[in-house]
Amino acid sequence: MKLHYALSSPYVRKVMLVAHECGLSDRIELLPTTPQTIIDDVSSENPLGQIPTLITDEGIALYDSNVIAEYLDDLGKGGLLPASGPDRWRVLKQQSLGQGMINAANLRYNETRRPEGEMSPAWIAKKDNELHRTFDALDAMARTGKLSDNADLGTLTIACAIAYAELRWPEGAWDTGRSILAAWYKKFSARPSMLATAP
Ligand SMILES: N[C@@H](CCC(=O)N[C@@H](CS)C(=O)NCC(=O)O)C(=O)O
Repeated sequence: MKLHYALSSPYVRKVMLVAHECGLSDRIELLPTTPQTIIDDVSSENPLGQIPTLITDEGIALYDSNVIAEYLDDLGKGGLLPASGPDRWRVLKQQSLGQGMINAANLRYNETRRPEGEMSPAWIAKKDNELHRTFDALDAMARTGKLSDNADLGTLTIACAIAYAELRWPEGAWDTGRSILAAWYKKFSARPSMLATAP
């Protein structure tokens, strides 16, 4: 398999976390790309011109990170997504929450890098609120035992999102007043997959 990737992408990290958890990371050949070359490198296989884009051993291009994560889990029989029942919907819902956090932190960061005058402080504040609300919801989940210590597509995405928010949104000070969530994240971050993929 081949993966179009860049180390800075949180979506790529999520896919690599799943690959490590499924024992598949050694089977992935990494094809580096950059913002300057991404269209030339990727768009013939992914018209969205985005990473991660995975090329399977059969030559099929897969995107986005959620689809690639499910593919790797299926291939590696990682057991990261329950087949049916309430647990499946809990994991998928938590994956959506983590994915939404990554989107918010990523869009916010990109906005802050726009030239003065093109940047919208109101829009940045909206993303700040989104992130704070989500962190509060995660803290409540951690307090009520709804955030598992086990790796699944939900918890891996959430851990990836927290790491990315910590990196790109330090002014958010997400762990202030959220000690139970901070303890959950500290423990989860010690997983070999988290250590192996740290940016
Ligand atoms: N929904 C996609 C988002 C992927 C995405 O936005 N990737 C960024 C890198 S962090 C990208 O490729 N940006 C280039 C662009 O959109 O032009 C996923 O989950 O994979």
